[in-house]
This record gives sequence, C-alpha cells and structure tokens, in this order.
Amino acid sequence: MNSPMRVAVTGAAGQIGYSLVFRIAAGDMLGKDQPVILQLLDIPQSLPTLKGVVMELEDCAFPLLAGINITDNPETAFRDVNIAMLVGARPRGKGMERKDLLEANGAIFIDQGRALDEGARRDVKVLIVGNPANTNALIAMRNAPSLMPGNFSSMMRLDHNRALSQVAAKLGRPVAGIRKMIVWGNHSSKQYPDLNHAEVGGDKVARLVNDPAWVEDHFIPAVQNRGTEVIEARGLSSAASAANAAIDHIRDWVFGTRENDWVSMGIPSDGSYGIPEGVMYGFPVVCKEGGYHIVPDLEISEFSKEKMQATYRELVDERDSVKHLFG
Ligand code: NAX
Repeated sequence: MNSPMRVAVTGAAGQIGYSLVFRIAAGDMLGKDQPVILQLLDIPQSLPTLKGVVMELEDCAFPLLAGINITDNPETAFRDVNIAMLVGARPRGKGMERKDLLEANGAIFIDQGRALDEGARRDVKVLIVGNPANTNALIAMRNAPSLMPGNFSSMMRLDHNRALSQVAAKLGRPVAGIRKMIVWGNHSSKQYPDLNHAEVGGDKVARLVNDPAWVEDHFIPAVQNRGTEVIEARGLSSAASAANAAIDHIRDWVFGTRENDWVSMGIPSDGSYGIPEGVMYGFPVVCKEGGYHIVPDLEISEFSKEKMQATYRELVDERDSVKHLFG
C-alpha cells in the first residue's frame, strides 16, 4: 500500500463538498490502493456542519481514509498537501454586483494562495472550482510566487463533460466514444464549446452531425447555459456533477489523459492560439507524468477565433477589475 496523500478541500461543508469528499475517500480520484488524509477547510460559521460531514465520513469506515483534519485556517489546511481543491467561495449576495463578487472572492484567494505558497508540497496540484474560477485561480497563483504556474489550474471539466454528453445524445453514441472535445476560455456563459476537432470512432463529429445550425443554435448555448438550467430545475447549482468533474480533472492530471484524447483545463495562458499570457484560460490539454501541456497546432476557423477572443476579453475585464489583488 502507498503512503497516504494529503488532499485539501475548501468549502468542504458546502454542497459540492458533500458530493466530493466521500468519493475521494472511496478512492474514486486517486485509486483503490492510495490512502488519503483529508484536510478540510471552511469558515468558522460552517464548522458545525463540517463536523457532521466528518461524522458521516467516519461512519463510512472507508478503508483508504487514513485521517481527517478540519480547520478554518488555510495554513493548517494546506500544510504538506499533494492536492488542493479550492471549492469554497462566497456566493453572490442580494444586490451584489459581479465586481463585488470578484472583490470578495479575490480576498479569499489571496489568503489561500499565500497559504499554499507557505505550506503546500512543491509539486502540489491546485484546482480552483469556486467562482469566478478562472480569475480566482489567477489570484491564487500570483500570490504563490514560490510555486510554479504549472501547479495551478481552474475547472472547465464540467463544461467539457456537458459538451460530451450533448454530442453523445445527438449522435446516439456512448459518451465514452467521443474524443477531443474542447471548451475554450472562461467558465462562464461566454465560454466557447468547440466540437470542430471532436471525433467518434475515427469520424469527425462535425461531419456526422452535419448541421451547422444545430451546433450554433443548440449545442453551443446548451453547454453555455447548462448551469443556469440546472439551477432552475433543482433550485440549487450543480453539485454532484461539479464534484464529479473535479474528480475527473485531478485523476487525469495525476494519472494522465487517455491515449488519443485530451481534456479541457483552465491553465495559465502562454500565447498559444492567440491568447496572450496573463489569464487562466480553458485549453485542450494532454496530461502526462503529472504535468499538463496544451495540444499544439490545431486548425482554428475564423468563427472559432472570434469566440475564443470574446471569452478572452471577458477574462481580461475580470482581471482588470481586481488588478490591485495580484501579488
Ligand atoms: P455552497 O454555498 O453550498 O458551499 C460553499 C462553501 O464554501 C460553504 O460551506 C462556505 O461556508 C464555504 N466558504 C465560503 N467562504 C470560504 C472561505 N473563505 N474559505 C473556505 N470555505 C469558504 O456552494 P457550492 O454549491 O458547493 O459551490 C461552491 C463554488 O463552486 C461556488 O463558487 C460555485 O459558484 C462554484 N461552482 C463552480 C463550477 C465550475 O465549473 N468551476 C461549477 C459548480 C459551481 O457552480
């Protein structure tokens, strides 16, 4: 048996946390021979709820669960962690503008970036889920100067998985057969789900669909607006699917993406595909040996370029509105 890995989850008392921590403890993320120690962070008001979650974790008697720590202190939560899943964030309150939300959450991710810088393992894998996820990830990264940009990522995987399911349903093919999907840019309604490179059984999805109007008028808005639709139906935002996407994201980052495929991850832009450095942007990436790299040399249509720039501009606006928060 391997020695335990330390996994921090922030916002662990929240609804995504409740769908996430049991699956991590069951071995769904790091494998059935990998013990884990959970380091769970939440704010003081949520600690009583978190204690209840811990009681339930204990009651599962998970063989792989080697320890649980709970705290309201980011430095304690991130000490020696291998994996940090930053889910906790402030929800948008009544009368709160988007800018106020950026500001309130920005402050959280400054502290958490510093705490990661101070205490996490140097090869820590950090995933930011809490919204606005891409910009929060940028703030955390900039406030952790002794870690590498490659330690950080933000979550596009839920959008990616939603896109796969839309295509599988349209073609009546198993979702596992769909490869090479991309969701570019921001995790917001400006994201660009791109099926131009997607394949199923060696055929191009776009050729099989053969319906540009479906792509533009149905597929793209369906993926962009899926989160809102879930809220309307459930009265709560996506939780189990978000937790599942977070598990997929980390699992692929740790173990590698499957052959002849890639995944969408929010990562630091490096100038690829006309997206200048300085934002966390959803790119198609291949994960290998614990790292990730952007899939190079894809042909990009004019239609795609325009959508990719629109989602980039939104990220620049978000970044510029909280410029003063960068380390
Ligand atoms: P909940 O409101 O159920 O839970 C949030 C938890 O975070 C609460 O327990 C709260 O006490 C805690 N929290 C607040 N401030 C904190 C801080 N400074 N440190 C630690 N914990 C803190 O929200 P939930 O539905 O779990 O969603 C969590 C976040 O994920 C939200 O920001 C949400 O917008 C975001 N999402 C991101 C997605 C993505 O694809 N990137 C998809 C799902 C989700 O909407």
